[in-house]
Amino acid sequence: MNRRSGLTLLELSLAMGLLAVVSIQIVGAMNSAAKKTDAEIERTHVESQARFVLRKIGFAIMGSHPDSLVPDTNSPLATTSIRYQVSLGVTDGEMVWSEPEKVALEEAVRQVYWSDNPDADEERRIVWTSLVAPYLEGEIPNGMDDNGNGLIDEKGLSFTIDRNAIRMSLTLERRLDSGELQQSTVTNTVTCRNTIGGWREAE
Ligand SMILES: [Ca+2]
Ligand SMILES: [Ca+2]
Repeated sequence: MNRRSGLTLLELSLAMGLLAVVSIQIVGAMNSAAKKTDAEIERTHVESQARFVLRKIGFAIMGSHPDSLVPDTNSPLATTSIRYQVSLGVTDGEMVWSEPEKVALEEAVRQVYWSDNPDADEERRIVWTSLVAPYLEGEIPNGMDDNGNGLIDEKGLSFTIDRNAIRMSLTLERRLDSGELQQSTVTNTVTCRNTIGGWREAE
C-alpha cells in the first residue's frame, strides 16, 4: 500500500513539475508577445504622428505666396523654421494676404509649433508635436552628410526651398521602457500654389 502511494506521489510531483515548467514557458511567451505588441503600437503611434504633422505643415504652407517665404526662395541650406503668408481672398480687386505665420522647431523642448504673428507681442503658438529627434534619422553632428540626403547635420525638422518647392523632412522618436528607440521619418515636397496675384510685403 505504502509502495503504491509512494509511486503516486512521485508521479504527482513529476506531473506538477512538468506543469510548472510548461506554465512558466506559457507566461514567458505571453509576456514577450505583449512586449512586442507594445513596441508595435508605439511604432505605429510615432509613425502616424509623424505623417500627421508633416501633412499639417504641408497644408499650412501650400496656400502661401513663394515671395512671402522666409528664408527666401533661393536659400540652399536646410532651416528649422519657415515663415509665410497665405492668401485670404480678393477684396476690391486686390488680393488680401494674412499676417505672417510660422512653422518652426523649438530645439530645446523638441517641439514643432505653428504660430501666427511670430515675434509679435500677440504671438500665439500651437504645439504640433513634442517628439522631434535632435537630428534627422541617420544624421549625427560631425560636419558630414551621414544619411546621404545632401544635407549636413540637419535637425529633426528641416526645410529646403527651391523656388516654389519646399522639401520638408521630419524625424520623431520615443524611447520605450525597454530602452529601444522608436524612430519614424517622413519626407515630402509641397509647392506654393499661390503664384497668381501680387504679393506685397506688409508695410
Ligand atoms: Ca544629411
Ligand atoms: Ca552629420
